[in-house]
Amino acid sequence: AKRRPKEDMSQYKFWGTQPVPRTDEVVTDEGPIEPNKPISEIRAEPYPIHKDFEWVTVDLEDEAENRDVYELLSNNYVEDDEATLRFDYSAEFIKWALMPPGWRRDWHLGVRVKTSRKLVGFIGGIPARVSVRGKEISMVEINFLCVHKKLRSKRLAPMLIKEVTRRINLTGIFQAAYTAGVYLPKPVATCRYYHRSLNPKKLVDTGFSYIPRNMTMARMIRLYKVPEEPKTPGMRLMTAADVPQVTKLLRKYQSKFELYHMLNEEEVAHWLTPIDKVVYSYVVEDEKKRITDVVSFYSLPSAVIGKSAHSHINAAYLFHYAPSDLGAGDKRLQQIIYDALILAKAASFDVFNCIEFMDNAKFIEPLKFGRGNGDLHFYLYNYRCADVARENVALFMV
Ligand code: NHW
Repeated sequence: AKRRPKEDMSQYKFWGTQPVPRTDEVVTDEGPIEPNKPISEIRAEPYPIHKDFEWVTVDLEDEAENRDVYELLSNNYVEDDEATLRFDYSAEFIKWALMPPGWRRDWHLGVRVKTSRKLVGFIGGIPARVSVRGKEISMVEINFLCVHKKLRSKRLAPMLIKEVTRRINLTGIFQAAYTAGVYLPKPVATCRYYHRSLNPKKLVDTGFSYIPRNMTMARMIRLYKVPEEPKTPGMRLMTAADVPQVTKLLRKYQSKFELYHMLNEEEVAHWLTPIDKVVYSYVVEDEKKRITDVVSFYSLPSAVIGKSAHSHINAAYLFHYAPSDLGAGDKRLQQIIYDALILAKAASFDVFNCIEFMDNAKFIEPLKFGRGNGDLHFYLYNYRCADVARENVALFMV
C-alpha cells in the first residue's frame, strides 16, 4: 500500500478528535481552541479500561514504584529508527523530571496488569507557566508516555492521554505542551538534533558515528579533542546561593524568545542545582562576585541495544543557559558552550547534544556539532498559535 502523506488529516483517528490544529490549517488567530469547562462538566470518574488492566497513580517517592517506572522506560521507551539505541533515563532522573515545584501525584498516571501488578503503561505531567508569544499561560508539560512493547497498537496511548487530560482538567488547566520525534497534528515548531563528539572512538565502536571517507580515527580524535579545564575565568559549579542571580539572568535572556518556560527562583533551584549524574550547572562569577553567565546540561544515557563492547553511550544534553550581555556577542556564547563541552568531557560524557533552537545556530558550526537525523517537534494542546521560528523557541523538555 502506498504510504499516505503525514499531513493527511484523515489518518489520525485519535488526534482528529482532539483540540489541536489540523495539519492543513493555516493558523492566523491565537488562543484556546476549546473554551475552559466548568469543573461540573468534567467527567468525574476515570475512563473505563479493559478488564485485565487498572489505572494507578504512581508514587515516585516510593522506591519500588520509582523502580517500576524506570524498568518500564528502560525496556520500552524511545529508540532511534534503526533500533540501535534506547533512552535510559535513570530512576533518580525520572523523579527529578516529574517532581518540580507544584508537582502532583495524580499526574503520574500508570496502567498495571490486574493479576501480576506489572506496570505496562505510563504518562507524566508537570505544571509549568509557559510564555507563548508574550502571553503567560498555566499549562502542564507532558512527558514519558510509554506503552509496553507487547501491548503496542491497541489504542492504549490515546486512553492514557485522555485519562491524564481528565485529571488535569479537574484542576482547572486546559493547555499543555509536549515534544515528540513523531509528526502529529500539528507542530508549532520543528528543530533538528545536533551532536558534538567528545569520545569519537566509542561513538564509532557503538555504531553511533561513522568515520567519514576522508578521515581516520586518529584524525577524528584530534579534531574533537578539548582541553581539560574550562577557559572562561570565573567559571565554576553553580550552588544554591547562586539561584537568585541565575534566575534574573535566565529571565532576562529568555524573554526575547517566543516560547519558553517562565522559571521562578524555586524552579531554578529545582532544575539547575547540580545533582550528580542528573544535572550539571555552571556559572561565571566576576571579581565583584556578580554572576554574569550560566550554562547547564543534563545526563541522559542511551543503552546500546545490539552487541557491543559498550553497554551505554553517556550523552549530555544542553539545558538552560544565558550568556552575559557584556558586549562580546556571539563569541561569548561560543565560549561558554565550549566550556560546557570541556566540563562534559571531564565528567566522562561521550557526546554533547543540543537542538537547533534558541541561539544555538551561532555555535553549532564553530564548535563542530554534526547534524543528526532526528527532528524534535514542539506541540501545544488546546492552543492555536502561528508557527514559531526555531530560533525563537526556548522550551526545554527533558
Ligand atoms: S514523546 C515519546 C513518546 N514515547 C515513545 O516514543 C516510547 C516508545 N513508544 C511507545 O511507548 C515524549 C508507544 O509507541 C506509544 C504509542 C505510547 C508512543 N505522542 O496506543 P496506540 C512524550 O512523552 C498516537 C502522542 O495504538 P502505541 C510526549 C498515534 O498517532 N501521540 O499506539 C507525549 C495514534 O493516534 P492517531 C502519539 O504505539 C505527548 C495513537 O497514538 C505518540 O501502542 C502525549 C496510537 O495509539 C506520541 N509520542 O503507543 C500527548 N505516538 O490519531 C499529550 C503515537 O494517529 C497531549 N501517538 O490514530 C496533552 C495531554 C494533556 C492536556 C492537558 C490540558
